[in-house]
Amino acid sequence: MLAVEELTLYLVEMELVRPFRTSFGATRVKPCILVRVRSRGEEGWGEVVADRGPWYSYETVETAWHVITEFVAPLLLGRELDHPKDVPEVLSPVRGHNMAKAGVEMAVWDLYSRIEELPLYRVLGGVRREVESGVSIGIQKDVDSLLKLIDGYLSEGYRRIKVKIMPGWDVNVVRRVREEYPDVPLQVDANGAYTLRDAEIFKRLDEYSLLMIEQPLSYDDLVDHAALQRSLRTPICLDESISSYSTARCALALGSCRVVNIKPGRVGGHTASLAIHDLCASRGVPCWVGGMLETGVGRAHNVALATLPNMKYPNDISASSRYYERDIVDPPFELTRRGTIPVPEGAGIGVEVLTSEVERLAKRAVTLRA
Ligand code: SMG
Ligand code: MG
Repeated sequence: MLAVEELTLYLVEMELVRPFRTSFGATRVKPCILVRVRSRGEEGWGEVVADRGPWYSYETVETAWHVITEFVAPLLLGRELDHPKDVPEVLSPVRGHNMAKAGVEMAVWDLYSRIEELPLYRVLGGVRREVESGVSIGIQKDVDSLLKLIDGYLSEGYRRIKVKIMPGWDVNVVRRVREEYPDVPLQVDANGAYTLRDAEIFKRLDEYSLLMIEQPLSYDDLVDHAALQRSLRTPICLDESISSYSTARCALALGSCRVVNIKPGRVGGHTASLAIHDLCASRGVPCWVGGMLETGVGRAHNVALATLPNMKYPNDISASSRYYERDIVDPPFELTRRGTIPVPEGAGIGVEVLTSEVERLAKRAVTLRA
């Protein structure tokens, strides 16, 4: 049994080593909310992956701050829990806002694992000591710049390249990348920038042996994705459209995708991620873990989740240095020459959160008690 006695939120902003441009805009400074929960002299950390504005998702750091302080924390604080898997039920009076809930839920998983003195990945049922690392590359000013970046990342050892696409930066870009790198594991991510009227573009992308096409159509669509998937050999992978376990069920029932990108920070946390993972495994649908430019806290949670058996592709989990000059965890995440990230073996997320650095970076903080 455990009960969260204290919950602290930090609104943190971290400058990226290079801007990250997608079909919906560019990020130079990544805000996030770090969540710390305490019980029985132990602490646990989680991260809310929402951005400054409602672009990737309707949630923002400010909606998450509001929902956690006003609604989530009062439901959770002081409540007796047998296991972190109880958290979603406790928070169920709050509809949606899965990013806000996830930051808190994952902090409870870390806390529980530290109390049990076990690494989080083992508590989750993970089976790997290292996870495969891919890199996601934003839209560049021209293809030569993109090719140069790809060259650098491949020589660092990354096992797969993901290229962001949008109308005007798609087939020609993929053609040039394939000419240069005929065999590299390659996928594209549109972040919902197309409609079924663009079927011709996807027919052409279908010719380049892509591992998958991620979120080609609208962020909340399942029906048009099913139609598009029927017309393509390349698997469609859904990201934004899978906002919960329930939407994952619908996507599989409709045949909207053949691969699922799981981001625990998007779907409500580890409990929902495990349920989606197990459902996909039972249907023969492979998964992998996506990324939201997380700090070392969110990254540690993603690494732990990526150790599950049905994570079958390289993940959007790159080294800390690919995002930030200085991470807020010690040690920072590093890439092996094999293009993997070793899984920390310490209790909980297995890395130390540099609290004084978090406090230095925090624009705002609040502590709530039972
Ligand atoms: O964390 O390496 C990462 C970023 C991976 O491309 C990435 N994430 O749609 O999958 C995605 C995007 C969402 C974040 S855009 C700010
Ligand atoms: Mg994506």
